[in-house]
Amino acid sequence: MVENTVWRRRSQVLMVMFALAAGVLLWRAVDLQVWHSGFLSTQAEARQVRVVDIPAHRGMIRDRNGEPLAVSTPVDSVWANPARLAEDTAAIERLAAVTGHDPRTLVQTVQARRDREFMYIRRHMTPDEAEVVTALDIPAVYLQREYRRYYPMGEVAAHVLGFTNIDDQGQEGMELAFDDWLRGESGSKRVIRDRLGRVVEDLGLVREPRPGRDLTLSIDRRVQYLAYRELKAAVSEHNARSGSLVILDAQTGEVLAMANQPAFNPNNRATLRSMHTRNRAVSDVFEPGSAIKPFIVAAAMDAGMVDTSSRIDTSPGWMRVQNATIRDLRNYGELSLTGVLSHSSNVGATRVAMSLPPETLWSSLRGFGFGDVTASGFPGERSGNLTHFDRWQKIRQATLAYGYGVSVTPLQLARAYAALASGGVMRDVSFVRVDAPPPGVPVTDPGHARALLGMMEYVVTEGTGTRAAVPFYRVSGKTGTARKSGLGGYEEERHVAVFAGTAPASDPRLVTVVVIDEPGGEHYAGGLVAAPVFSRVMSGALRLLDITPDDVRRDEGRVAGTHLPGEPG
Ligand code: 59J
Repeated sequence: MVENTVWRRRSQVLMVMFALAAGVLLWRAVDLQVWHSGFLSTQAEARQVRVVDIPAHRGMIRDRNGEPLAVSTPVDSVWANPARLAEDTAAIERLAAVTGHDPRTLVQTVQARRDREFMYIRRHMTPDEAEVVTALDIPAVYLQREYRRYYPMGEVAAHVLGFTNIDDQGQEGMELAFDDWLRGESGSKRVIRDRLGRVVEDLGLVREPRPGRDLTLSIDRRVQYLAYRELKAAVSEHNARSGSLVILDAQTGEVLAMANQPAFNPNNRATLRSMHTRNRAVSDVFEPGSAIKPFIVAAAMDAGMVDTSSRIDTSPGWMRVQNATIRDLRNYGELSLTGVLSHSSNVGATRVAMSLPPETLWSSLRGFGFGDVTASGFPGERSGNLTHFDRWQKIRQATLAYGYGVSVTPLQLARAYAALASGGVMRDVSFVRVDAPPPGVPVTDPGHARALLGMMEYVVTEGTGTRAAVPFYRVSGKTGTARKSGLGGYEEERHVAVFAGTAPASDPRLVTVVVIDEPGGEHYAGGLVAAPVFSRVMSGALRLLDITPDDVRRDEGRVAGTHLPGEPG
């Protein structure tokens, strides 16, 4: 019995000890959490484990030959913990001196943020500049490794490439269209920071950053430079409001060059303004005017309403449709189809169009992509407009014949000409290099497409497009001069000057469309303002791409100072 008493006594003592211990622990826990939370949290904060981001390197954008067009270079962004830095005014002033800030302003800014733990001091410094900051060894000031996008061609390829924002996210163009492909995936690592927030221990990777992938465009940077230079010169020479130029590979639908004016320098974010950064070649629509006429002829040939022997009576140089009058520059009398194109007769084109059932004409134009996006995937691409035929009145079908009441982007027009250039096959437009030419969709009889190329060759040799000629190459194309429709109808003083064409006409390889918006000088016709640009750009591009000449006559067509292959130098 005695043992029991002893044992009971002992267990009572133990119980009391436990209770005391629990009480002390409980008191200590409450004490720390409530009365000394500052110390604990400070310690915790000071020794806190953090997971920090490791930005991924953004993929490079290259031209079709691998030339760099957009490159990510490493930069360091200086940041600080204002909660720590705010008291040290002298340090802030030293920091201001090496980060290009006014000292007083920086002191105020840091102190205004004393309740925060993070603020950028200066984004995207070069590693050398950032080294100077590190050398100051100011507590609570750190560097964050980031990447800055650099565009070696500057303005030249700006619209196609687009640009990224300061956080390396695509905003426009290919940078936006392929942002997921280019950006990769940022990684993360676990670190411990000391009291001053400096990383004292790197606990290692949480996730490896996955670098972005490179992107190879269809663009040829040499051709792009040529297109940019000649368009810029023409917009300036003719004091035009804006301009666009598109060069497609006729066989593959690849965009070899795309330039707009005004342009912008993507390396200088301060100058980014939407009127300059908009890629007009895909986002601005215009009434094509006579540049549409070849497709009217193709539709009528496909419908069997006309053929290469047809004669069209355009006398007396005007015609009435409903309560409108359609006019030519003068009375061209009876014309062949070639004559309708080479003289650019509105009356001739209207007579051809009116011979077709509305649905037939509409379907044919639709097949050439009018009123439809080109499926290029370019951000902000517009589809233009082609009113459905069951809403046409006679006058609508008539003005459609010479390019009014329909709207296109320069890219859409180029794609349609590429169909005529490639034997009547419509292909998607591609901004990335394609390795095998896509099959495409036949939209007009190959024989009719070839016949049209022949007719459009006369536009350049004898018609309104003589200034589009390219030495040593046969060229097929069409001029357009369209008055712009304003609030009070079509304006006499504002025009769009267009030249669209392809070369070499015997085996078309390149299609180029030049659109000059509101030429302000004495000339405004497509044949005078756009055709010369076409000639210079096409001539340079054909040589750059080493395309065999198909018009090596030895007569006056020669350009002085050039030699045919094999001739003495
Ligand atoms: C023209 C038009 C406006 C719309 C005429 C341009 C019409 C019309 C209503 C006179 C300038 C001008 C629907 S002529 O592109 O016919 O490229 O070398 O803008 O006719 O009825 O002072 N070819 N252009 N017409 N409208 N509406 C001719 C033609 C064309 C040219 C020029 C201009 C027009 C010499 C245009 C060329 O082929």
